[in-house]
Amino acid sequence: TIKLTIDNRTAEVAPGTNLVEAAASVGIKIPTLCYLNLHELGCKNDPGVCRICVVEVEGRKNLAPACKTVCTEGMVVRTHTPRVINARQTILELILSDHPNECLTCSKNGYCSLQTMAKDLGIREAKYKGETTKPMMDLSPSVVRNMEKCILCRRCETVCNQVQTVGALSVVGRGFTSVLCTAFNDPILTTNCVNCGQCVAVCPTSALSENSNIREVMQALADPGKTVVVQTAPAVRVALGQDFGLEGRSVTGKMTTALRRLGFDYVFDTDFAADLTIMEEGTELLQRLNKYLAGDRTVKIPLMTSCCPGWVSFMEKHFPELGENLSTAKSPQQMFGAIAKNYLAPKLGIDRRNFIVVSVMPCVAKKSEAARPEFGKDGDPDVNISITTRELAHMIRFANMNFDELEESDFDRPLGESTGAGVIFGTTGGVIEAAVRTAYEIQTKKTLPKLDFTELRGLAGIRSATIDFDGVPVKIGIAHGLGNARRLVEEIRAGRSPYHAIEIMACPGGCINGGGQPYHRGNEELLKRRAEALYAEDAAKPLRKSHENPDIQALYEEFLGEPCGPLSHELLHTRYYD
Ligand code: HC0
Ligand code: SF4
Repeated sequence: TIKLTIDNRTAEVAPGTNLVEAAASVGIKIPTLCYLNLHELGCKNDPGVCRICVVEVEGRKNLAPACKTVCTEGMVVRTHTPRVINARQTILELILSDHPNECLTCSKNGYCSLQTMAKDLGIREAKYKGETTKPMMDLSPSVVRNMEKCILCRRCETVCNQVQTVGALSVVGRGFTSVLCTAFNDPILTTNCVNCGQCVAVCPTSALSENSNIREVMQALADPGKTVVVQTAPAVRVALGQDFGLEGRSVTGKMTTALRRLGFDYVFDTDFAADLTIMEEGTELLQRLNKYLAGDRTVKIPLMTSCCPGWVSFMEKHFPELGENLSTAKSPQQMFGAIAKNYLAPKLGIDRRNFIVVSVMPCVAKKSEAARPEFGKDGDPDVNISITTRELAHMIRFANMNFDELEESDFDRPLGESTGAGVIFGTTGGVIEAAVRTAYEIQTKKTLPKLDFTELRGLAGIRSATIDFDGVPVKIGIAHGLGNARRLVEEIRAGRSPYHAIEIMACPGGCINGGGQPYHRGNEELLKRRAEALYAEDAAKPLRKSHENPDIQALYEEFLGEPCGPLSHELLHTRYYD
């Protein structure tokens, strides 16, 4: 190891470590705007462009950018001398010189890293007045680009190109004319962007944000002619509390109370639909697997999950020829919408057009998914409006609630009852673990000896496990982050995929790190705590296998018939290729 001194503290680090990381290891947080390093999730942006992280290194004349300075033995570093602070202030003043001065009305007000840094560095005047980039709004149903607010940190470029391997965004031009844009500056809607929202998740300012649908939700809630129901995705409950001092903890019971106070007529759970997805997708998996094991080589194996819309879009745009490997099961969001509009609304005697389904998702791609024309009937969408966790937090603020003091309440039934299997959907590996719990018991007709498949958990970008289905080894693959997913898909294309079933989530870490979640700001521990909170909620549930959900069983008895039966095919399945 290498020993050095930072602000009179001794750090011991591995060779090659930079000063930002070394300082962090002894509890010193050197400010950065461009640098971002999610170690375990494999996301690193270190172009060294913002220069905010400059420090003094003894024996060197010039200040050194901490992110680009590798530790050496005996180095003596100071991170907050007057010279350092002065330099940081000047650098920030220069960055602000071509940034619009409109924090009060900015969509990122209160959440912007540039704003926080100006506060922390005590910037009191806009010293230099440069020209701001022309306002340029470009939007899709999921993402809004406003390049006027871009500080050219390149985080979005790195995440889109290197992590997701999509390559929709890139900096073009030099010096003052540099701008972050799509190829030929085409509207983002017409590019190969898959709406994953990872660029939004890492943007330090509001150059990239979600396309907000708060207004539509408020209007629906205020309309006495509408019955408004809400479904909440698995990963929302472990992130929503962040805005209210309950970071990294599950706030399920407070969330349901808050939703009722906002005026939703029924508060339901996407986790219910996750259980339903497992019934359909698990059955589909067994049908394909049994044919395959019987020697049928026309059946498409591996079966790939299709519940993540960023991933589905990636397949459609980059690997359309492998579309048949995707499960035909709709995502839980859309299964929920289909059941709400086709089963619950008629049961309650309400016309589907007066029955508004709102979803709260950790995701911006879900907005685009909900808008797909095939997911509705006669122009009425199954899911009318999809908002993110961040948007829900805003609505809770509008409604003058002390969120942390709310009493806890349960979801409404019947579409609010879920098992632990539905809960873990929200983190990478959870969908396939849930599927294995059910598929194993249906296939072998035996009770699983142990429910926690720890071999499927964790944050490694690609994971695999072989599960013994009573003498039949079933090979499972998992990838999260589209760059990792690409590797598994390329194996399939080359005809050498060893797997029978693959789970893919577009966002590194899965939905806990979705593009619509409260910002992680580079805090990987926070993301891990969200995942742990989901596993803890699963472990505490009385029922932990989707097929044991009594309301799912009742739904099949009363309405659907059997999994993958004719009505299921009509309402709960689709095709993502043609
Ligand atoms: Fe997810 Fe989902 S688990 S994609 O990550 O499958 O967004 O949380 O809602 O639909 O359930 C997101 C999260 C969901 C869906 C579920 C799946
Ligand atoms: Fe790239 Fe995802 Fe952002 Fe689209 S939403 S530009 S695919 S990071």
